[in-house]
Amino acid sequence: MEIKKAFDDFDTDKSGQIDAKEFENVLGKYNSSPECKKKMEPAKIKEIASQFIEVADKNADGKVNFNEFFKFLLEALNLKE
Ligand SMILES: [Ca+2]
Repeated sequence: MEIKKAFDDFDTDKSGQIDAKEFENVLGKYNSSPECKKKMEPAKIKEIASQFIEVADKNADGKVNFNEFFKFLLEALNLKE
C-alpha cells in the first residue's frame, strides 16, 4: 500500500508515529537532494513540520499516527466523503 509506504518513510524510528523532528528530517533530506528545485531555509522547514503536526495531529498528543496521517492526506486531497 503506497500510503503506508509513505508513512514508513517519514516514521524513521518505526515507532508508528511521526513527530515534528522526523517530518523535518525527511523534508531536510528532500531539500538537499538534486530533485528539489526550490531550496528552503532550515527555519522554513521547521515551520512546515510544526504546521503539519498541528493540522494532522487530531488527538493533540504531538505526534501523527497512521490513522491521522491517512485522514490528513484525504483532507489534503479533498477526498473526504
Ligand atoms: Ca496524534
